[in-house]
Amino acid sequence: MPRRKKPAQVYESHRMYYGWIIDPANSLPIDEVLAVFMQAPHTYTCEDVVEIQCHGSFLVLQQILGIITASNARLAEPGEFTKRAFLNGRLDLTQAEAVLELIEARTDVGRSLAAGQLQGRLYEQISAIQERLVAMRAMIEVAIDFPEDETDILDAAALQKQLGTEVEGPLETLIARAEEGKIYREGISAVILGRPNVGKSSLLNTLLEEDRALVTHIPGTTRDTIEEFVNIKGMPVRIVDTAGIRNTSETVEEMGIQRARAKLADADLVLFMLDATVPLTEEDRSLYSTIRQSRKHQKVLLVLNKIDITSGTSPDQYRAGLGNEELVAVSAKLHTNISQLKERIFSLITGSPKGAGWEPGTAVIPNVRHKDALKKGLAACRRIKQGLDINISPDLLAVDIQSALDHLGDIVGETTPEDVLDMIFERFCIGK
Ligand SMILES: Nc1nc2c(ncn2[C@@H]2O[C@H](COP(=O)(O)OP(=O)(O)OP(=O)(O)O)[C@@H](O)[C@H]2O)c(=O)[nH]1
Ligand SMILES: [Mg+2]
Repeated sequence: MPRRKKPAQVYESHRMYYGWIIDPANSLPIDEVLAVFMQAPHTYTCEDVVEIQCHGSFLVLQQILGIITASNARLAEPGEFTKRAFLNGRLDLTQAEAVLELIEARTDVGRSLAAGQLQGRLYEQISAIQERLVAMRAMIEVAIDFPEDETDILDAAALQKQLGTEVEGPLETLIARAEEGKIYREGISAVILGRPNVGKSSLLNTLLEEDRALVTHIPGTTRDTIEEFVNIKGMPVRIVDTAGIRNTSETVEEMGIQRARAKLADADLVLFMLDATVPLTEEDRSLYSTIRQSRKHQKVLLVLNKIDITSGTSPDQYRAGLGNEELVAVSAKLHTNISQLKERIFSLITGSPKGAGWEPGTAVIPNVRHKDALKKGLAACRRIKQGLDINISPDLLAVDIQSALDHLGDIVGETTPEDVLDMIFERFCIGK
Protein backbone atom coordinates (compact mmCIF):
# COMPACT_ATOMS: atom_id res chain seq x y z
CA MET A 1 0.00 0.00 0.00
CA PRO A 2 1.16 3.56 -0.57
CA ARG A 3 2.96 5.39 2.18
CA ARG A 4 0.69 7.73 4.11
CA LYS A 5 1.46 10.32 6.71
CA LYS A 6 0.14 7.99 9.36
CA PRO A 7 0.27 4.43 8.02
CA ALA A 8 -2.86 2.58 9.01
CA GLN A 9 -2.52 -0.74 10.74
CA VAL A 10 -5.74 -2.00 9.24
CA TYR A 11 -7.13 -0.95 5.91
CA GLU A 12 -10.88 -0.66 5.72
CA SER A 13 -12.42 -2.53 2.83
CA HIS A 14 -13.74 -0.56 -0.14
CA ARG A 15 -12.28 2.71 1.10
CA MET A 16 -10.04 4.98 -0.96
CA TYR A 17 -6.70 5.85 0.58
CA TYR A 18 -4.56 8.71 -0.62
CA GLY A 19 -0.76 8.57 -0.59
CA TRP A 20 2.51 8.21 -2.45
CA ILE A 21 4.20 5.18 -3.96
CA ILE A 22 7.80 5.28 -2.72
CA ASP A 23 10.56 3.31 -4.38
CA PRO A 24 11.80 0.94 -1.63
CA ALA A 25 15.24 0.80 -3.25
CA ASN A 26 16.06 4.49 -2.76
CA SER A 27 13.07 5.94 -0.86
CA LEU A 28 12.34 8.32 -3.74
CA PRO A 29 8.74 9.13 -4.64
CA ILE A 30 7.34 7.54 -7.81
CA ASP A 31 3.79 8.86 -7.98
CA GLU A 32 0.93 10.34 -6.02
CA VAL A 33 -1.86 7.77 -5.99
CA LEU A 34 -5.19 6.59 -4.67
CA ALA A 35 -5.43 3.02 -3.51
CA VAL A 36 -8.28 0.82 -2.42
CA PHE A 37 -8.33 -2.53 -0.69
CA MET A 38 -11.41 -4.63 -1.42
CA GLN A 39 -12.00 -7.61 0.77
CA ALA A 40 -13.47 -10.84 -0.60
CA PRO A 41 -16.13 -11.72 -1.57
CA HIS A 42 -17.52 -8.41 -2.79
CA THR A 43 -14.94 -7.87 -5.54
CA TYR A 44 -14.64 -8.49 -9.27
CA THR A 45 -12.95 -11.85 -8.77
CA CYS A 46 -14.56 -12.70 -5.39
CA GLU A 47 -11.01 -12.65 -3.96
CA ASP A 48 -9.16 -9.93 -2.02
CA VAL A 49 -8.22 -7.14 -4.43
CA VAL A 50 -5.99 -4.09 -4.18
CA GLU A 51 -6.26 -1.42 -6.83
CA ILE A 52 -3.79 1.41 -7.22
CA GLN A 53 -4.84 4.42 -9.26
CA CYS A 54 -1.79 6.26 -10.51
CA HIS A 55 -1.19 8.72 -13.30
CA GLY A 56 -1.40 7.16 -16.75
CA SER A 57 2.28 7.28 -17.60
CA PHE A 58 3.97 4.24 -19.05
CA LEU A 59 7.09 4.76 -16.90
CA VAL A 60 5.10 5.21 -13.68
CA LEU A 61 3.09 2.07 -14.41
CA GLN A 62 6.23 0.13 -15.22
CA GLN A 63 7.97 1.21 -11.99
CA ILE A 64 4.99 0.44 -9.77
CA LEU A 65 4.53 -2.93 -11.43
CA GLY A 66 8.26 -3.54 -10.94
CA ILE A 67 7.97 -2.95 -7.18
CA ILE A 68 4.93 -5.19 -6.93
CA THR A 69 6.39 -8.05 -8.95
CA ALA A 70 9.63 -7.83 -6.95
CA SER A 71 7.60 -8.64 -3.84
CA ASN A 72 6.54 -12.02 -5.16
CA ALA A 73 3.52 -11.06 -7.21
CA ARG A 74 3.19 -11.94 -10.88
CA LEU A 75 1.42 -10.31 -13.78
CA ALA A 76 -2.06 -11.60 -14.54
CA GLU A 77 -2.52 -13.71 -17.64
CA PRO A 78 -4.87 -12.45 -20.36
CA GLY A 79 -8.43 -12.60 -19.05
CA GLU A 80 -7.31 -13.96 -15.68
CA PHE A 81 -9.40 -11.57 -13.59
CA THR A 82 -12.54 -12.48 -15.50
CA LYS A 83 -11.61 -16.16 -15.45
CA ARG A 84 -11.26 -16.05 -11.67
CA ALA A 85 -14.61 -14.27 -11.41
CA PHE A 86 -16.06 -17.11 -13.48
CA LEU A 87 -14.31 -19.92 -11.57
CA ASN A 88 -15.39 -18.37 -8.26
CA GLY A 89 -18.98 -18.33 -9.48
CA ARG A 90 -19.59 -14.61 -9.70
CA LEU A 91 -20.13 -14.73 -13.46
CA ASP A 92 -21.37 -17.56 -15.61
CA LEU A 93 -19.51 -18.22 -18.86
CA THR A 94 -21.91 -16.16 -20.99
CA GLN A 95 -21.34 -13.17 -18.71
CA ALA A 96 -17.58 -13.64 -18.86
CA GLU A 97 -17.77 -13.70 -22.66
CA ALA A 98 -19.90 -10.55 -22.51
CA VAL A 99 -17.04 -8.70 -20.78
CA LEU A 100 -14.84 -9.30 -23.82
CA GLU A 101 -17.62 -8.32 -26.20
CA LEU A 102 -18.29 -5.15 -24.28
CA ILE A 103 -14.63 -4.18 -24.61
CA GLU A 104 -14.52 -5.05 -28.31
CA ALA A 105 -17.95 -3.69 -29.32
CA ARG A 106 -17.74 -1.47 -32.37
CA THR A 107 -21.25 -0.11 -32.45
CA ASP A 108 -23.81 0.93 -29.89
CA VAL A 109 -26.03 -2.00 -30.82
CA GLY A 110 -23.15 -4.43 -30.19
CA ARG A 111 -22.34 -2.74 -26.89
CA SER A 112 -25.94 -2.87 -25.79
CA LEU A 113 -26.22 -6.59 -26.63
CA ALA A 114 -23.05 -7.29 -24.66
CA ALA A 115 -24.31 -5.28 -21.66
CA GLY A 116 -27.56 -7.29 -21.65
CA GLN A 117 -25.62 -10.53 -21.70
CA LEU A 118 -23.35 -9.29 -18.91
CA GLN A 119 -26.48 -8.64 -16.86
CA GLY A 120 -27.24 -12.34 -17.24
CA ARG A 121 -30.09 -12.25 -19.76
CA LEU A 122 -28.87 -15.20 -21.80
CA TYR A 123 -27.92 -17.09 -18.65
CA GLU A 124 -31.46 -16.69 -17.27
CA GLN A 125 -33.01 -18.06 -20.43
CA ILE A 126 -30.68 -21.05 -20.51
CA SER A 127 -31.24 -21.76 -16.80
CA ALA A 128 -35.01 -21.69 -17.29
CA ILE A 129 -34.71 -24.35 -20.00
CA GLN A 130 -32.32 -26.38 -17.83
CA GLU A 131 -34.84 -26.32 -14.97
CA ARG A 132 -37.54 -27.72 -17.23
CA LEU A 133 -35.27 -30.51 -18.38
CA VAL A 134 -34.29 -31.33 -14.80
CA ALA A 135 -37.97 -31.62 -13.86
CA MET A 136 -38.55 -33.97 -16.81
CA ARG A 137 -35.50 -36.01 -15.88
CA ALA A 138 -36.94 -36.40 -12.36
CA MET A 139 -40.14 -37.81 -13.84
CA ILE A 140 -38.23 -40.23 -16.01
CA GLU A 141 -36.09 -41.32 -13.05
CA VAL A 142 -39.22 -42.23 -11.15
CA ALA A 143 -40.22 -44.35 -14.10
CA ILE A 144 -36.81 -46.03 -14.02
CA ASP A 145 -37.08 -46.72 -10.29
CA PHE A 146 -40.62 -48.07 -10.45
CA PRO A 147 -40.77 -49.82 -13.80
CA GLU A 148 -44.02 -51.59 -12.99
CA ASP A 149 -45.84 -48.23 -12.72
CA GLU A 150 -44.17 -46.82 -15.79
CA THR A 151 -47.30 -46.36 -17.85
CA ASP A 152 -49.00 -44.42 -15.05
CA ILE A 153 -46.06 -42.14 -14.46
CA LEU A 154 -44.85 -41.43 -17.97
CA ASP A 155 -47.54 -39.82 -20.02
CA ALA A 156 -45.66 -39.81 -23.33
CA ALA A 157 -48.01 -37.43 -25.12
CA ALA A 158 -47.96 -34.91 -22.27
CA LEU A 159 -44.19 -35.13 -22.03
CA GLN A 160 -43.79 -34.57 -25.75
CA LYS A 161 -46.01 -31.52 -25.60
CA GLN A 162 -44.10 -30.18 -22.65
CA LEU A 163 -40.80 -30.74 -24.45
CA GLY A 164 -42.12 -28.89 -27.48
CA THR A 165 -43.29 -25.79 -25.68
CA GLU A 166 -40.82 -25.59 -22.81
CA VAL A 167 -37.60 -26.76 -24.43
CA GLU A 168 -37.75 -27.08 -28.21
CA GLY A 169 -39.58 -23.78 -28.76
CA PRO A 170 -37.25 -21.64 -26.63
CA LEU A 171 -34.18 -23.36 -28.14
CA GLU A 172 -35.42 -22.70 -31.67
CA THR A 173 -36.06 -19.05 -30.83
CA LEU A 174 -32.55 -18.62 -29.46
CA ILE A 175 -31.02 -20.28 -32.53
CA ALA A 176 -33.01 -17.98 -34.82
CA ARG A 177 -31.89 -14.94 -32.81
CA ALA A 178 -28.28 -16.03 -33.16
CA GLU A 179 -28.70 -16.05 -36.94
CA GLU A 180 -30.36 -12.66 -37.18
CA GLY A 181 -28.11 -10.98 -34.62
CA LYS A 182 -24.86 -12.34 -36.01
CA ILE A 183 -24.27 -9.32 -38.23
CA TYR A 184 -24.55 -6.94 -35.28
CA ARG A 185 -22.27 -9.02 -33.18
CA GLU A 186 -19.57 -9.94 -35.66
CA GLY A 187 -20.19 -7.43 -38.41
CA ILE A 188 -19.77 -7.98 -42.12
CA SER A 189 -17.00 -7.30 -44.56
CA ALA A 190 -17.37 -5.19 -47.70
CA VAL A 191 -14.54 -4.94 -50.21
CA ILE A 192 -14.27 -1.99 -52.62
CA LEU A 193 -13.03 -3.22 -55.98
CA GLY A 194 -12.56 -1.42 -59.26
CA ARG A 195 -10.10 -0.12 -61.82
CA PRO A 196 -7.34 2.24 -60.65
CA ASN A 197 -8.38 5.85 -60.01
CA VAL A 198 -12.16 5.31 -59.90
CA GLY A 199 -12.23 6.70 -56.35
CA LYS A 200 -12.09 3.64 -54.06
CA SER A 201 -9.88 5.25 -51.44
CA SER A 202 -11.96 8.43 -51.63
CA LEU A 203 -15.05 6.35 -50.78
CA LEU A 204 -13.32 4.71 -47.82
CA ASN A 205 -12.34 8.14 -46.49
CA THR A 206 -15.84 9.50 -47.01
CA LEU A 207 -17.45 6.57 -45.20
CA LEU A 208 -14.95 6.92 -42.35
CA GLU A 209 -15.25 10.69 -42.32
CA GLU A 210 -11.47 10.96 -42.09
CA ASP A 211 -8.51 10.96 -44.46
CA ARG A 212 -7.40 7.42 -43.81
CA ALA A 213 -6.22 6.34 -47.26
CA LEU A 214 -4.03 8.26 -49.63
CA VAL A 215 -5.94 9.78 -52.55
CA THR A 216 -4.20 11.10 -55.67
CA HIS A 217 -5.04 11.58 -59.32
CA ILE A 218 -2.33 9.02 -60.18
CA PRO A 219 -3.73 5.57 -61.03
CA GLY A 220 -2.16 2.87 -58.85
CA THR A 221 -1.99 4.95 -55.65
CA THR A 222 -3.19 2.25 -53.27
CA ARG A 223 -0.66 -0.58 -53.14
CA ASP A 224 -1.93 -2.59 -50.20
CA THR A 225 -5.33 -3.31 -48.71
CA ILE A 226 -6.58 -0.95 -46.01
CA GLU A 227 -9.31 -2.07 -43.60
CA GLU A 228 -11.43 0.03 -41.26
CA PHE A 229 -14.74 -0.44 -39.47
CA VAL A 230 -17.68 1.78 -40.33
CA ASN A 231 -20.92 1.83 -38.36
CA ILE A 232 -23.84 1.41 -40.74
CA LYS A 233 -27.11 1.61 -38.80
CA GLY A 234 -25.63 -0.27 -35.86
CA MET A 235 -23.99 -2.90 -38.04
CA PRO A 236 -20.16 -2.95 -37.89
CA VAL A 237 -18.99 -3.11 -41.50
CA ARG A 238 -15.33 -3.77 -42.22
CA ILE A 239 -14.61 -1.74 -45.35
CA VAL A 240 -11.61 -2.97 -47.31
CA ASP A 241 -10.00 -0.54 -49.75
CA THR A 242 -7.90 -2.31 -52.35
CA ALA A 243 -5.38 -1.62 -55.07
CA GLY A 244 -7.06 -0.77 -58.37
CA ILE A 245 -7.03 -3.83 -60.59
CA ARG A 246 -5.33 -3.58 -64.00
CA ASN A 247 -2.63 -5.30 -66.00
CA THR A 248 0.68 -4.06 -64.69
CA SER A 249 4.30 -5.06 -64.86
CA GLU A 250 5.09 -3.35 -61.57
CA THR A 251 5.86 -5.86 -58.83
CA VAL A 252 4.53 -3.92 -55.83
CA GLU A 253 1.34 -2.97 -57.58
CA GLU A 254 0.87 -6.53 -58.80
CA MET A 255 1.21 -7.79 -55.19
CA GLY A 256 -1.46 -5.30 -54.12
CA ILE A 257 -3.73 -6.54 -56.88
CA GLN A 258 -3.23 -10.14 -55.72
CA ARG A 259 -4.24 -9.10 -52.23
CA ALA A 260 -7.30 -7.32 -53.59
CA ARG A 261 -8.37 -10.53 -55.32
CA ALA A 262 -7.77 -12.51 -52.13
CA LYS A 263 -10.00 -10.12 -50.17
CA LEU A 264 -12.78 -10.87 -52.59
CA ALA A 265 -12.94 -14.41 -51.29
CA ASP A 266 -13.90 -13.55 -47.72
CA ALA A 267 -16.07 -10.50 -48.33
CA ASP A 268 -19.81 -10.63 -47.69
CA LEU A 269 -20.37 -7.77 -50.09
CA VAL A 270 -18.49 -6.33 -53.06
CA LEU A 271 -18.77 -2.61 -53.73
CA PHE A 272 -17.86 -2.61 -57.40
CA MET A 273 -16.83 0.90 -58.27
CA LEU A 274 -17.22 2.59 -61.65
CA ASP A 275 -16.14 5.95 -62.98
CA ALA A 276 -19.07 8.06 -64.23
CA THR A 277 -16.80 10.31 -66.26
CA VAL A 278 -16.10 7.56 -68.79
CA PRO A 279 -18.32 4.87 -70.32
CA LEU A 280 -18.00 1.27 -69.16
CA THR A 281 -14.60 -0.12 -70.19
CA GLU A 282 -13.46 -3.57 -71.18
CA GLU A 283 -11.49 -3.75 -67.92
CA ASP A 284 -14.69 -3.08 -65.93
CA ARG A 285 -16.44 -5.92 -67.73
CA SER A 286 -13.65 -8.42 -67.26
CA LEU A 287 -13.24 -7.51 -63.59
CA TYR A 288 -16.97 -7.94 -63.07
CA SER A 289 -16.95 -11.38 -64.68
CA THR A 290 -14.00 -12.38 -62.46
CA ILE A 291 -16.04 -11.40 -59.40
CA ARG A 292 -19.08 -13.31 -60.57
CA GLN A 293 -17.07 -16.38 -61.48
CA SER A 294 -15.27 -16.58 -58.18
CA ARG A 295 -18.32 -16.12 -55.94
CA LYS A 296 -21.56 -16.73 -57.73
CA HIS A 297 -23.86 -15.92 -54.83
CA GLN A 298 -21.90 -13.05 -53.37
CA LYS A 299 -23.73 -9.77 -53.06
CA VAL A 300 -22.52 -7.09 -55.42
CA LEU A 301 -23.48 -3.43 -55.37
CA LEU A 302 -22.39 -1.23 -58.26
CA VAL A 303 -21.17 2.15 -57.04
CA LEU A 304 -21.06 4.72 -59.81
CA ASN A 305 -18.68 7.42 -58.60
CA LYS A 306 -17.84 10.98 -59.70
CA ILE A 307 -21.42 11.88 -60.64
CA ASP A 308 -20.49 15.51 -59.90
CA ILE A 309 -18.89 15.47 -63.35
CA THR A 310 -21.56 15.01 -65.98
CA SER A 311 -21.16 12.34 -68.61
CA GLY A 312 -23.23 11.03 -71.44
CA THR A 313 -23.73 7.54 -69.99
CA SER A 314 -26.85 6.75 -67.95
CA PRO A 315 -26.71 4.49 -64.87
CA ASP A 316 -28.81 1.91 -66.73
CA GLN A 317 -26.19 1.65 -69.44
CA TYR A 318 -23.58 0.67 -66.84
CA ARG A 319 -25.99 -1.80 -65.24
CA ALA A 320 -26.83 -3.38 -68.58
CA GLY A 321 -23.17 -4.26 -69.11
CA LEU A 322 -22.80 -5.66 -65.57
CA GLY A 323 -25.53 -8.22 -65.03
CA ASN A 324 -28.12 -5.57 -64.13
CA GLU A 325 -26.85 -5.48 -60.56
CA GLU A 326 -28.20 -2.83 -58.23
CA LEU A 327 -26.50 0.54 -58.65
CA VAL A 328 -26.04 3.55 -56.42
CA ALA A 329 -24.68 6.75 -57.98
CA VAL A 330 -22.45 8.80 -55.66
CA SER A 331 -19.77 11.40 -55.47
CA ALA A 332 -17.19 10.26 -52.94
CA LYS A 333 -15.47 13.60 -53.24
CA LEU A 334 -18.54 15.77 -52.58
CA HIS A 335 -20.22 13.22 -50.24
CA THR A 336 -23.28 13.02 -52.49
CA ASN A 337 -25.71 10.12 -51.89
CA ILE A 338 -23.52 8.54 -49.22
CA SER A 339 -26.44 8.01 -46.87
CA GLN A 340 -28.32 6.38 -49.73
CA LEU A 341 -25.35 4.08 -50.28
CA LYS A 342 -25.40 3.12 -46.59
CA GLU A 343 -29.13 2.37 -46.83
CA ARG A 344 -28.54 0.07 -49.80
CA ILE A 345 -25.69 -1.74 -48.02
CA PHE A 346 -27.89 -2.19 -44.96
CA SER A 347 -30.88 -3.54 -46.86
CA LEU A 348 -28.76 -5.80 -49.07
CA ILE A 349 -27.18 -7.43 -46.02
CA THR A 350 -30.15 -7.60 -43.68
CA GLY A 351 -32.73 -8.21 -46.40
CA SER A 352 -34.95 -5.70 -44.63
CA PRO A 353 -36.47 -2.87 -46.64
CA LYS A 354 -34.72 0.43 -46.28
CA GLY A 355 -35.62 2.21 -43.12
CA ALA A 356 -35.08 1.66 -39.46
CA GLY A 357 -31.91 0.10 -38.10
CA TRP A 358 -32.25 -2.72 -35.64
CA GLU A 359 -33.21 -1.90 -32.07
CA PRO A 360 -31.61 -4.36 -29.65
CA GLY A 361 -34.02 -3.53 -26.80
CA THR A 362 -33.84 -6.46 -24.42
CA ALA A 363 -32.86 -8.93 -27.12
CA VAL A 364 -30.69 -11.89 -26.28
CA ILE A 365 -28.36 -12.90 -29.09
CA PRO A 366 -26.35 -16.10 -28.64
CA ASN A 367 -22.89 -16.19 -30.25
CA VAL A 368 -21.53 -18.89 -32.56
CA ARG A 369 -20.33 -21.06 -29.68
CA HIS A 370 -23.71 -20.83 -27.95
CA LYS A 371 -25.56 -21.50 -31.19
CA ASP A 372 -23.57 -24.64 -31.80
CA ALA A 373 -24.43 -25.96 -28.32
CA LEU A 374 -28.07 -24.91 -28.67
CA LYS A 375 -28.33 -26.91 -31.89
CA LYS A 376 -26.87 -29.97 -30.20
CA GLY A 377 -29.29 -29.50 -27.29
CA LEU A 378 -32.16 -29.25 -29.75
CA ALA A 379 -31.07 -32.44 -31.53
CA ALA A 380 -31.03 -34.28 -28.18
CA CYS A 381 -34.49 -32.93 -27.42
CA ARG A 382 -35.78 -34.24 -30.75
CA ARG A 383 -34.28 -37.64 -30.00
CA ILE A 384 -36.24 -37.71 -26.74
CA LYS A 385 -39.48 -36.97 -28.60
CA GLN A 386 -38.76 -39.69 -31.14
CA GLY A 387 -37.93 -42.07 -28.32
CA LEU A 388 -41.27 -41.34 -26.67
CA ASP A 389 -42.97 -42.03 -30.00
CA ILE A 390 -41.65 -45.55 -30.08
CA ASN A 391 -41.90 -46.13 -26.34
CA ILE A 392 -38.20 -46.68 -25.70
CA SER A 393 -37.06 -47.50 -22.21
CA PRO A 394 -36.84 -44.64 -19.71
CA ASP A 395 -33.12 -45.35 -19.22
CA LEU A 396 -32.47 -44.34 -22.80
CA LEU A 397 -34.66 -41.27 -22.48
CA ALA A 398 -32.63 -40.25 -19.45
CA VAL A 399 -29.44 -40.47 -21.52
CA ASP A 400 -30.76 -37.97 -24.06
CA ILE A 401 -32.10 -35.64 -21.38
CA GLN A 402 -28.65 -35.67 -19.81
CA SER A 403 -27.08 -34.95 -23.17
CA ALA A 404 -29.40 -31.94 -23.71
CA LEU A 405 -28.54 -30.72 -20.20
CA ASP A 406 -24.82 -31.11 -20.85
CA HIS A 407 -24.98 -29.03 -24.03
CA LEU A 408 -26.79 -26.26 -22.18
CA GLY A 409 -24.27 -26.62 -19.37
CA ASP A 410 -21.50 -25.99 -21.91
CA ILE A 411 -23.03 -22.62 -22.75
CA VAL A 412 -23.10 -21.32 -19.19
CA GLY A 413 -19.81 -22.93 -18.23
CA GLU A 414 -21.00 -25.78 -15.98
CA THR A 415 -19.73 -28.58 -18.19
CA THR A 416 -17.47 -26.67 -20.57
CA PRO A 417 -14.22 -28.53 -21.32
CA GLU A 418 -11.00 -26.92 -20.08
CA ASP A 419 -9.57 -26.31 -23.55
CA VAL A 420 -12.68 -24.40 -24.60
CA LEU A 421 -12.41 -22.26 -21.47
CA ASP A 422 -8.75 -21.58 -22.27
CA MET A 423 -9.63 -20.56 -25.79
CA ILE A 424 -12.24 -18.11 -24.52
CA PHE A 425 -10.06 -16.42 -21.93
CA GLU A 426 -6.97 -16.29 -24.14
CA ARG A 427 -8.82 -13.81 -26.35
CA PHE A 428 -8.93 -11.28 -23.52
CA CYS A 429 -6.21 -8.71 -23.10
CA ILE A 430 -4.03 -8.56 -20.01
CA GLY A 431 -5.64 -6.83 -17.06
CA LYS A 432 -9.23 -7.88 -17.81
N1 LIG B 1 -14.71 14.73 -59.42
C1 LIG B 1 -14.54 13.70 -58.60
N2 LIG B 1 -13.31 13.22 -58.41
C2 LIG B 1 -13.16 12.18 -57.56
C3 LIG B 1 -14.26 11.60 -56.89
N3 LIG B 1 -13.80 10.59 -56.11
C4 LIG B 1 -12.47 10.54 -56.32
N4 LIG B 1 -12.07 11.49 -57.17
C5 LIG B 1 -10.71 11.77 -57.64
O1 LIG B 1 -10.24 10.66 -58.39
C6 LIG B 1 -8.83 10.48 -58.16
C7 LIG B 1 -8.55 9.08 -57.69
O2 LIG B 1 -9.13 8.88 -56.41
P1 LIG B 1 -8.69 7.71 -55.44
O3 LIG B 1 -9.66 7.69 -54.33
O4 LIG B 1 -7.25 7.80 -55.14
O5 LIG B 1 -8.95 6.48 -56.43
P2 LIG B 1 -8.60 4.95 -56.19
O6 LIG B 1 -9.66 4.16 -56.87
O7 LIG B 1 -8.36 4.67 -54.76
O8 LIG B 1 -7.25 4.80 -57.00
P3 LIG B 1 -6.10 3.66 -56.88
O9 LIG B 1 -5.72 3.56 -55.43
O10 LIG B 1 -5.01 4.22 -57.71
O11 LIG B 1 -6.67 2.42 -57.42
C8 LIG B 1 -8.44 11.57 -57.15
O12 LIG B 1 -7.90 12.65 -57.86
C9 LIG B 1 -9.75 11.92 -56.49
O13 LIG B 1 -9.77 13.25 -56.01
C10 LIG B 1 -15.56 12.16 -57.11
O14 LIG B 1 -16.57 11.75 -56.56
N5 LIG B 1 -15.62 13.20 -57.98
MG1 LIG C 1 -6.75 3.96 -53.79
